[in-house]
Amino acid sequence: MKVICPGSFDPVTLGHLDIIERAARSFDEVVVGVGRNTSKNGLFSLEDRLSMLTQACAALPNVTVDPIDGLLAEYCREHGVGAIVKGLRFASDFDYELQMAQMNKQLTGVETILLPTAAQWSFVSSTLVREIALMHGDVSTFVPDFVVTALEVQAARRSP
Ligand code: COD
Repeated sequence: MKVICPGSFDPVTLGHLDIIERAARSFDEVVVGVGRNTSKNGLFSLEDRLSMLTQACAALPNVTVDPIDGLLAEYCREHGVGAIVKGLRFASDFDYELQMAQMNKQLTGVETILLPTAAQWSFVSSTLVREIALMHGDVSTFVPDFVVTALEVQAARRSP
């Protein structure tokens, strides 16, 4: 079955990559769908996020990276995607993901599979990584090395 791991990945973290790698072991084909969450302030451009994910997933032969322009449920219908795979960290993730899963099911019938986060990444989020990195903190244990470099560039640009 072909599945999609969607997200804004702003930037991709080791928590995201754990979910993508586990999906790649469980399903024939995995698309990493890069979208924009309209309720979050973005840091990296779509091109930057696509490029970072392509680099991060280069060693996974059944994983491809693709932008999501419109509705995720429509993308799944148009591209023959059988299920959406999401990561779950804590109770608030569950409430948010359950609502989206039910809405996506209602829109086009696509199923959602929720994978519990690996314990070591349960507290990691792109939002916290952005905040720490832009204040020149160390995020090197939460993201791949090339993402650390990209964050340092963004932090330097924003420094007075
Ligand atoms: N461990 C495990 N999983 C994690 C971790 C971690 N440390 N961090 C994040 N995750 C999971 C999240 O729970 C989520 O499932 C996924 O990884 C992506 O996370 P983010 O933060 O990069 O992405 P989101 O949640 O901002 O992405 C939201 C989407 C872009 C998927 C959503 O807005 C969407 O579907 N947009 C398309 C438009 C649409 O269809 N809207 C209607 C939705 S019903």
